[in-house]
Amino acid sequence: MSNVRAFVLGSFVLGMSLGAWGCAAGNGGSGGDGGGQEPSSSATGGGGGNGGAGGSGEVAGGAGGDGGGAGAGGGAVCGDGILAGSEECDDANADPTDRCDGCAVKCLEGEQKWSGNNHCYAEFTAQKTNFANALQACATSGGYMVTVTSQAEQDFLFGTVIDKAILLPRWLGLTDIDTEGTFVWGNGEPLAYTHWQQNQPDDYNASEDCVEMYHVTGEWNDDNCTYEYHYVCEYAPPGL
Ligand SMILES: [Ca+2]
Ligand SMILES: [Ca+2]
Ligand SMILES: [Ca+2]
Ligand SMILES: [Ca+2]
Repeated sequence: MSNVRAFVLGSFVLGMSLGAWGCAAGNGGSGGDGGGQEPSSSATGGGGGNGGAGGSGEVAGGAGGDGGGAGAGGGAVCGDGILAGSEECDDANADPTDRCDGCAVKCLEGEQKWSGNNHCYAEFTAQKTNFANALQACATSGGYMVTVTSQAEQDFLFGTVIDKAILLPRWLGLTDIDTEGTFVWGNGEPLAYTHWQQNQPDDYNASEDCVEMYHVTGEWNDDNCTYEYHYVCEYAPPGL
């Protein structure tokens, strides 16, 4: 009986925190259209459009750039808010510390960049925490609990980000707490890929709604949301 009560309480606490989930996933506005598409080798750029007044909730929205003036050849103007050419990101140079600086993605210290999407990943192992607290911590730091939507991202996360010497599972941003058996990523990405351990998810004792990655195999398991593990946050730099 006490287990059931603990589960209901855990669900309630988690439900409270899920409200913040939506905030974490909001991307800033996209950049405005360029006024003139430059010929690839032209020396005279078009009168560029205004940069997007973008920015996520955590980052001050960048005022739009004034648009490209006489652009150099090649078609890409760094700082115009338009992703082009070899730019990894272009956030109109709003803020050099927001992981996009000089049209290159620069992850913060302790984070790892994945070339598959130019996102930054950081795992937090200083202390153990339950799913709801991990969720909140990722949102507070301007990201979201890690989402794994391809084999390549799974391989990067398990192979590069996770310190396998730290013997504890890592929470993923995946839960079926709203509808039993229907797992959803916290930032709204479709469940395009899964990496379940054999015979998982099993909702053991009808008390498992939060998904972890095993530190040994990298496989996934649904587990009790109140258990305390480590976690990984994912950050999408502005201007991607
Ligand atoms: Ca640009
Ligand atoms: Ca992801
Ligand atoms: Ca479940
Ligand atoms: Ca399970």
